[in-house]
Amino acid sequence: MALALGGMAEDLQFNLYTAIDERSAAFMALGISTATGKATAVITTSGTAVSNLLPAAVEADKSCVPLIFITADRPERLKNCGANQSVNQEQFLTSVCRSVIKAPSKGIHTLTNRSLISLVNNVWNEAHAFPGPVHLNLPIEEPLHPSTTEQKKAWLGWELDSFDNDNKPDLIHNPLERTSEPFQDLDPLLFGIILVGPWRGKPENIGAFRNSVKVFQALTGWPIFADPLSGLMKDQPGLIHYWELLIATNNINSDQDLQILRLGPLTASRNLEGFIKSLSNKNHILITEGEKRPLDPLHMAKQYSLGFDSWLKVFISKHVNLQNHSSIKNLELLNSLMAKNNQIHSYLDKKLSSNGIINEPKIAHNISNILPAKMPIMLSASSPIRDFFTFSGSSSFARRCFSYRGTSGIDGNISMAIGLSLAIGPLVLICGDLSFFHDSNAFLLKQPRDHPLIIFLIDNKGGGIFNQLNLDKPTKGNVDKLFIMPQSVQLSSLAKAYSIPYKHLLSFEDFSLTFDWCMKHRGPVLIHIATDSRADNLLRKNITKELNKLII
Ligand SMILES: Cc1ncc(C[n+]2csc(CCOP(=O)(O)OP(=O)(O)O)c2C)c(N)n1
Repeated sequence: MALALGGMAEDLQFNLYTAIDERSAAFMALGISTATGKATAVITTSGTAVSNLLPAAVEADKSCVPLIFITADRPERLKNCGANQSVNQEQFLTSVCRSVIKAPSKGIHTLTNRSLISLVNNVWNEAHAFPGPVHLNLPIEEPLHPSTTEQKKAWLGWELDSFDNDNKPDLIHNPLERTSEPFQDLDPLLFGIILVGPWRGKPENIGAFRNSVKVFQALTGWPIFADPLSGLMKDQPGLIHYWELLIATNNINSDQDLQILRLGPLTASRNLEGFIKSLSNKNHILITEGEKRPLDPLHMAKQYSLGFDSWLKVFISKHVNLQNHSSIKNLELLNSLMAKNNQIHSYLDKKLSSNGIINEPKIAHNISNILPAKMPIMLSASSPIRDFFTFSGSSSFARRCFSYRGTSGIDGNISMAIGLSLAIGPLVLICGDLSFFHDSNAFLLKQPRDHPLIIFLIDNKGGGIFNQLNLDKPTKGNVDKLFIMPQSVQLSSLAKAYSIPYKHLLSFEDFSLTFDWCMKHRGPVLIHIATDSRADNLLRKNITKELNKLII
């Protein structure tokens, strides 16, 4: 299989990357497919190689990214008998794949030409129908290594018809839990909030989605609380950028009749969850872009799964006489939220000014002013993504933002960023130190060489997020050892080992110059930013306290 792929890649039939670590390779593929919306195939040998695909498969499943895992297997006669590198790998990815397709257990040579072609089409369609991962397991009979003469013969003319027995492949669909309720109306003349979560639809549908959000927002005058991964852009009217801080400071009126229109999954915010829970659930709709699995952890919403576009068409047909901004009351409420939003922005501009000591909220608030317009950002799970939706303001919507939209893992972040960067060009990854160390194997992957991949490593000596949980001190056991887990890796030496340009950034004033230095490089560049997690946690609390007094 490797020889066939190598030959076809030389004929430029596709891009071929090789990797020694299957786990990183699968995350890199996830990055490429997230950027392109098209499945990337990850091809491995049999045995534990297949089990290394699971973490990326889990994320691809939840975030609806098409991926195809093609794994070589041993034929039936060598299974369950102690043969080397022979395991029950056909079951490893079953629980997270849209479908598992098993070639005949005696070996793929028992398929006919026709069956092989339909197998390929099937795999592609399965990965894209409801986008997600698909596993194709291929038992291969020996001899595994064709002679030079056989190889030449194969390249001269592919004689698929010599495969003459027709043993059909076995396709197992994963039954998905399905939820979709009929259209439910909302009252556009009363107030409501539009919550837009991470985008999980197909890339080709995002333009229509953005349009529909604009139409609905104009008709109702409702404010929008959007996730940085929502795909909405800066020109979207009604965006309340600092919704997280407005909720944290009790500045949203949780009137029991407030209507909620949720588009996509819920942003992972405890404040937001608490706010929604405080409302009655009678006017709460969740609309997904074809995702029929239940997506409401609060069990409050009625889920309509046929997409916002389709819901909006029915809505408009039921409110034919509705004009833009028909409700003066809604407009007043929106304007009052906008005014508070602007107050927060001015306060943060001063509090987190772009000079002096670097801290985590400051990075989130100011990074967009340093990066060129439209340069995409990937944020690792944990504090980087949380700080971004709390402090970044409008800049989240000025460029494409990526992160894990499904499972908030701290694994595979660098690999995914490499995949994104190979597909879309220069990219900034803002990454926590544990997430970075978890995936430092990613530097063994093929690196983007035409442009920089800039990694801002926020080194707060372990999992800073655990300092933000404000847990009571344990009566027994050590928090550092149990949760925070500071590591003692010499970052400059690690960078040197992989020949990665490295700089330690000490003050905010040096940010722009350092960024310009990064842009001169090709491939990964590592910028080490040391922060103080406990001090930053106090700062976050202090900001909420001060805003509580400030906003009226
Ligand atoms: C694969 C995986 N293992 C463990 C966790 C649990 N976890 C969540 S956040 C976190 C700490 C992350 O630390 P870091 O990347 O340094 O970011 P920080 O919290 O400092 O912002 C851990 C271990 C997880 N989400 N995913």
